[in-house]
Amino acid sequence: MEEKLLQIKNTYLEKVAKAKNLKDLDEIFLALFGKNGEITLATKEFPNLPKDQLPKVAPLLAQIKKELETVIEARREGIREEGYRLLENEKLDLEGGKPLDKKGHLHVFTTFEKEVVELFEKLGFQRFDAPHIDTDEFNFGLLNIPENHPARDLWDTMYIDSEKFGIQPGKMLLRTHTSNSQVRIMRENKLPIRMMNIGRCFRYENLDARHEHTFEQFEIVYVDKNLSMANLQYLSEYFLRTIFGKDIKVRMRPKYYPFVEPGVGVDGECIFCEGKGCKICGFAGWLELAGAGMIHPTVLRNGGVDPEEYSGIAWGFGPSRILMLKYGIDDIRTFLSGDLSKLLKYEEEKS
Ligand code: FA5
Repeated sequence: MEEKLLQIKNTYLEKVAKAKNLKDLDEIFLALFGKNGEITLATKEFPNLPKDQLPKVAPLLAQIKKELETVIEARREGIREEGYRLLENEKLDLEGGKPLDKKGHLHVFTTFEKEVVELFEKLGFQRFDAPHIDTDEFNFGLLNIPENHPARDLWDTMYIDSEKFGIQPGKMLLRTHTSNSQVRIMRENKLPIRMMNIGRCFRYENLDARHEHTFEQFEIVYVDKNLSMANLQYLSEYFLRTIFGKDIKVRMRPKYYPFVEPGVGVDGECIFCEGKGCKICGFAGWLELAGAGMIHPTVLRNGGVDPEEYSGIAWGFGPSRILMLKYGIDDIRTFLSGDLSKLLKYEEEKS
């Protein structure tokens, strides 16, 4: 037994000396004095020892136990002191580092928004804002998308736990599009109407190179007598030509939106594959830039406008998709990433 105790002592003295941190010491302590620790188990063997051994072994064990405890505590103190010393020597260099040779600048969304608003103000459009947190009535119902209509599935919607606020569940949401402004614009303004709404939208999206959960839309609502798809085509060509110059191929194709009739999708040719099809455009060769169309008679009526007398044009462009094509940004998630190496790059290309 004596020999065994001396062996435990020597093994653990060595381990303590090699311990690098407080965690190592805690483990050593447990291995010695824990429930199944070597010293604990050795103590439990005492009743089985021959009686003449006990007077020798018991004091030896007490002495070894004390010695090991003392050594562990001393090493603990040593490790703590080493830590303090390291901290003392570690200086926070508040003056060092190369000064940034770049000045801050507005985010490309903000610059784009300013340009677009100025462009459309010249055409007599005025700005209108609609809530980001809205009712399903303005986001869907009044846009000719009744409750339980499958068209609601076109928008992956983030609903708000409205019950908490005493509002029937499923009635409040984060707006999925700036079209939540359409009926408000018609109700709150005198005819004829030229209004625009640019701002954030939110969707429970499957994220990829061209889909974000939080993104901008630029909506116009133009209501007057005798408007037609020709006015829509002219306005969108004017808009895209001003933004891109002449070098962008654009196409319009039929697309279903319950709040317009007829409805179209406006696509820009994918500059990354030059129309051949790639991962960024979903192998379509085109990137969808907008949804648009003639405002549906039901929606005009919901806005208090007589569809027999007036017609309306509406569109919702996606600025981030436009900016992807304009500056060759191959992933929409770059815009809100805060990755300055990329954001500064396209800001430079822009200037
Ligand atoms: C709409 O949201 C309709 N409100 C557009 C509209 C307005 C149609 C007025 C008719 C009349 P859509 O879901 O297709 O449609 O989105 C319109 C545009 O927003 C897309 O073409 C795209 O440019 C942009 N967009 C849509 N979802 C995302 C997304 N997850 N990330 C980035 N941009 C998006």
